[in-house]
Amino acid sequence: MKKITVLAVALMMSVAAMAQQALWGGAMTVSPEINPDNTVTFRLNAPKARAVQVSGDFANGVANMVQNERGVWEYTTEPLAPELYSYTFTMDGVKIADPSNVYQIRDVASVTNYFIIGGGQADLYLTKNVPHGSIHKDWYYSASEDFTRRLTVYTPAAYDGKKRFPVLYLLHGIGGDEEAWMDLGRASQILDNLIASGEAEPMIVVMTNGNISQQAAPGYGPEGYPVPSMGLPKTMEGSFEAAFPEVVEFIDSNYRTIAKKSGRAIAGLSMGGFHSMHISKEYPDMFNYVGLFSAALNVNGQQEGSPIYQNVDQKVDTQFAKGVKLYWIACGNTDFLIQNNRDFMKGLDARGHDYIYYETEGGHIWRNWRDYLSKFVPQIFK
Ligand code: FER
Repeated sequence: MKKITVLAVALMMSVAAMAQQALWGGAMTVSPEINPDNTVTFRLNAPKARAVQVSGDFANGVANMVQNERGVWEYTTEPLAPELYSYTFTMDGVKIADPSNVYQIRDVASVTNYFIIGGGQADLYLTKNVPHGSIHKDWYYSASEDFTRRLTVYTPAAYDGKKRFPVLYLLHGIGGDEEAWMDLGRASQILDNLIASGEAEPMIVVMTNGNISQQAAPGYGPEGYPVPSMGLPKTMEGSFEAAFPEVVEFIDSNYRTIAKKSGRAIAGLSMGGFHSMHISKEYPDMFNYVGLFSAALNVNGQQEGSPIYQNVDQKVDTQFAKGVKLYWIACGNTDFLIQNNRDFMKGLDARGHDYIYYETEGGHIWRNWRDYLSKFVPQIFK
């Protein structure tokens, strides 16, 4: 008996030692290394690999890495402008994460590594020594779907449960969920930094899950661990928009909000821009500020049958007649949705509605949406 105990303890200790070694042994190859001139060196220790590439939003998308005499594959970029960059490696035809870089983000069904080159606009994306807001993950009961649904709430540093704050409802795109604006959008960093510098008013930000058939982001719901999908049922078919007052009621009854139109904004990217347009016109007394970021307006995927998508022009006219303090539209000049946005603005022009248009370089990418959030937030609740 005693022998068995000693053996078992010895076995447990060696397993623990092995686990420790794996932890300690992992950090030998440095990648990515951000050099003083803002060039970036990627490394992959793979002596037996035959070909390794790095793919990312730099170096025209993909670059061949070169193997050094120690078997480590390397590539150094040109100096990079301040920005959050995503990348992956491809080793012998297989896409892999950089094993030396623990910083990863999921975007729909793929995972990429990331790093940030600070300075300029990208300083807004860094966690700095400023007062920080708090992040809450709440479940609200959706009467329309008869299940609970998860959402993310940012409360500003000044939130003390006594003072009331305005609320920005911030919606994601197709394939996203209540995590997207936090992870890829750097929403809490952007808000912390803009509030700390006095450029933005302290506000609550509510990041919903716009996939009404889904209770929570993949991995966080009772569905367990499904493969994340762009093709979820009941997106862009009106149910999420119709049920949006459920979210507003939940927030107004659980947070110290300014529970009226002057204290509410709604903005979203792509599908979330489409949702923001429809929700704000459907409930014209609810939001004083509207932000459409690369909005997926009048796209093929929208389900025409829903009453939400009927008489759109007339409802938008009513919304403007009732008053919108800011109607802000932003799009990249190579976004596949630019023409849809131009057509929508032509309609607003023809019917005499005031809005602000912000056009940038680039396409349907998070780099633009982080920028649009940073530009939109200082304009609301003033
Ligand atoms: C479509 C074009 C764009 C569509 C959806 C989108 C469902 C949304 C894209 C996004 O949210 O990123 O035809 O149909």
